[in-house]
Amino acid sequence: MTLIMGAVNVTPDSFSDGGRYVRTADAIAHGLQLRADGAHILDIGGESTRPGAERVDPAVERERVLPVIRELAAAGAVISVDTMHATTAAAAVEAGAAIINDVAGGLADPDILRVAADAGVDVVISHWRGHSDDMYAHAQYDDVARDVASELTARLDVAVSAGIAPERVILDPGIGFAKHGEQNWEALRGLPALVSIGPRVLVGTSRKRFLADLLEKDGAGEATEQRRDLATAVASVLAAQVGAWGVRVHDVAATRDALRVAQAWGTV
Ligand code: PMM
Repeated sequence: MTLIMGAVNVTPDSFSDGGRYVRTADAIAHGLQLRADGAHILDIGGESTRPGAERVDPAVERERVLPVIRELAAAGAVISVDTMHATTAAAAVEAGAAIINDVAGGLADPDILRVAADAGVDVVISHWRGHSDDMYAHAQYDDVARDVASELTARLDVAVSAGIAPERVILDPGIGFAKHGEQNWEALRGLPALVSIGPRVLVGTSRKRFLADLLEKDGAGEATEQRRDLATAVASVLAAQVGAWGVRVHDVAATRDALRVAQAWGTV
């Protein structure tokens, strides 16, 4: 069964739900709602990674995420912390996080791998080539699927050398990170190859620009949040069908329902 990771962005400027849950109480309530909707994991982040986003001081990031993590972990939720900072990752584990979700795959702050190794927690290693302010400068590939797989294999080796048990690693193709529209589709077509590397695979397409671009083609009108959520649910089912261990989404209920259909059909 594919797991659903529900995103809780405690940020004023996130790509898709920025500003909505910046207050601690709102973020906690939202996390509880996502859990009731069927999320198996709640992914708590305090720094937006949207294209062009400002970097956040790790101390500010910790102020945003720690109270939310504490409360949701105490309520029994499985928590992942969406951070590139080793100090935030360490504090989050202390507060109850079971997974470190580093969209930079240990490249922004290499200490994060040591933190994950010492804590013995799961770690998501995403494909990443640079911070949001200049990531598109790095969007050059010979073959997107092959390059993503080989760069993630190299990061997996680094993680294991840092003392992380291979079974603790989760690989993520980093959809939307240093990838232009079509390159994201190429990365998604490469999922079977990524799955065959060995570790569990997580996929995050939720509400991303490449989906909106597709939906808006041929004058089909604005890709509203609702339309993006429907497209996300379909993409998540397709990821599940090729062996993704988990999908990271904002609208958990839509993806839960879509996965239920695929499960009843017997395709996932
Ligand atoms: N995408 C975003 C944030 N965190 N984490 C993982 N592992 N994979 C992703 O694709 C991913 C992520 C950006 O999404 P948001 O800011 O719209 O929530």
